[in-house]
Amino acid sequence: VRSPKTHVVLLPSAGMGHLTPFLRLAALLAQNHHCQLTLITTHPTVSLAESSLISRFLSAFPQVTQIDFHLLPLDPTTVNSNDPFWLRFEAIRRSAHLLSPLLSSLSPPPSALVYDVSLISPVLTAIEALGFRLPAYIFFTSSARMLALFAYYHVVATTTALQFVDDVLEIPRINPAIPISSIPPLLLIPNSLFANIFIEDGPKLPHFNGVLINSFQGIETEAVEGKVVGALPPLFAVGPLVPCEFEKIDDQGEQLLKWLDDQAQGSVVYVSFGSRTALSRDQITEVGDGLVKCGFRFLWVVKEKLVDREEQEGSLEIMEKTKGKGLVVKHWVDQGEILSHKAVGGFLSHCGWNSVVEAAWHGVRILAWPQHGDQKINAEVVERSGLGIWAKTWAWTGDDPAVVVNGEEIAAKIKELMQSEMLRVKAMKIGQEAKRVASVGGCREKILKGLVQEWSK
Ligand code: BUP
Repeated sequence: VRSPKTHVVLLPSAGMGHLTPFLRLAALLAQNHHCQLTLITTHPTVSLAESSLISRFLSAFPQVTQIDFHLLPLDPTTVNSNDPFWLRFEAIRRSAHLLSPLLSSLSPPPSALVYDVSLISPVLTAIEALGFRLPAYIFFTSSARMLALFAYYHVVATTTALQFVDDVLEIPRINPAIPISSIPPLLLIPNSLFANIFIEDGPKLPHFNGVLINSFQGIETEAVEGKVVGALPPLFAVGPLVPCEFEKIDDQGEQLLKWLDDQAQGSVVYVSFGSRTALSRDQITEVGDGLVKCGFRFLWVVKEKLVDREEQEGSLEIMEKTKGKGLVVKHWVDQGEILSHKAVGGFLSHCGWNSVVEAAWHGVRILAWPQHGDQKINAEVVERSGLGIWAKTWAWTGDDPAVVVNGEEIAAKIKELMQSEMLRVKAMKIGQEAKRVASVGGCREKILKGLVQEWSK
C-alpha cells in the first residue's frame, strides 16, 4: 500500500551511464516499494538514447510525475571542457538555484531528494534555500572504490598538483592503494572542470543523509561495509541495479538475436566501449583485426561519434574484413538482452560501471580496456573480484587518439579471456551472488525498505 508520505524526487544528470541506474532505481521504488515519484529531467537530452529511455520509462510508469527543468543558456567559452556531457553537467549546476521554487511547489511535499553526484554543491545550496527541511541523498553512479577517491581527493589535491608517495594514492582503509596510473587523467590536471568539481563537492558529502551506490557484496566488499573513508554519511548499497522490462527495445533487429541463437553456448565475445567513447579510425581497424584473428565469434558495437545525434551512416572498411566471422552493428543495442544470451561468453568492455554491474549480473567475464574517467578504477574492481582480466598496459585510447593498441595484442587477450575455465566459473559465481542479493527478501530489498521507512517518517 502506498504511503502518502513517501514522495521521492529523483534528479539524474546527463549521459546514459548516469540516467540508466537512476531509472532502474526509480522502477524498483515505484514497483516494489510503492513510492510516489517525481522525475526531474532536462530537455533536450544530450543524446537520443537518453530521450528514448526516458520515454520508455514514463510509458511503463505513467504514475510517475515528470518535470521539465528548464536550464539557463550556457556560454561554452566560460567552461573548461568540450565534452558535451560535461557541458550539460555544468549547465545544470549553473541553473540549480532555479530548483528551489520548483521543489517548493511540489505537492505533496517531497519526503526526500535523490540526486546525481555531478551536481552536489549547487543543488545543496538550492535545498538549503528551501523553507522546509528536505532529506537529501546522493546517488553515486560508479564503484565504491571510485567513491573513495571522490571523497578523499580534496584532501590530497592542492591548487598546483596532487601529492603522491611512491606513485600511489593511499586512502585510509582502502586496500590496495590506488596507483597514480589509474587516476582519471583529468584529476591530474589542475583546474580541469572534473578536478574542480571533486575539490568543491567531495568535502560536502557529510552534509547528506546518505549516499546510494549501485554496488553489492561479491563484487566490492567496501560497498556493503561502508568502508569508504571516514566522514561519510551512511552508505546504501542498492545494487545490483540491472536491466528492467521498460528498457527493452523492439527494434533490436531480428537479425542480431537470430545470429546469436545460431552460435554455440558461451562462444561469442561481445565488444562495446559504452555510450560515450568513440575510438579513432585507426583503433577501430586494429580492434577489427584483433577480432578477426582471435578465432572467436564476436558481436561488436562500433561507435564513431561521441553523441549519437551526430552518428554517421557509411561503411567502415573493417566491416568487409569481419564478414562471416562476427556481427558488427553501428546502432544502439539492448545490452542487457545480449549479455543474458547463452551464446555470449565474454565481454571486451571499457568498464563503465553499469556495464560492469550488468556483466556481473549475467555472470559474463570481462576483458577490461578502460578508455577514460573512472574506468581504470572500475577495472581494478573487475580484476580483484575475479570477474575478469585487465590488459593494464593498454593506453587510454578514448582520451588519446594518437595511441593505438595493435590487433595481435587484442587477439591474444581475447583468447586468454575466452579460454579461461577459471574465469568462466568465477564470473558465474559472481552472477549467482548478484541474484541472491537482488532476490525477494535479499540484501538489496532490505536496504531499500530501510530507506523508504526512513523517508516515510
Ligand atoms: Br553503447 C550501449 N546499448 O548500445 P556505462 C550502451 N548500453 O544498452 P558509459 C546499451 O548504456 P559512463 C548500447 O547497457 C549501460 O547500461 C549499457 O553505461 C547501455 O558506460 C549504459 O557502462 C552505459 O556506465 O557511461 O556509457 O560510458 O562513463 O558515464 O558510466
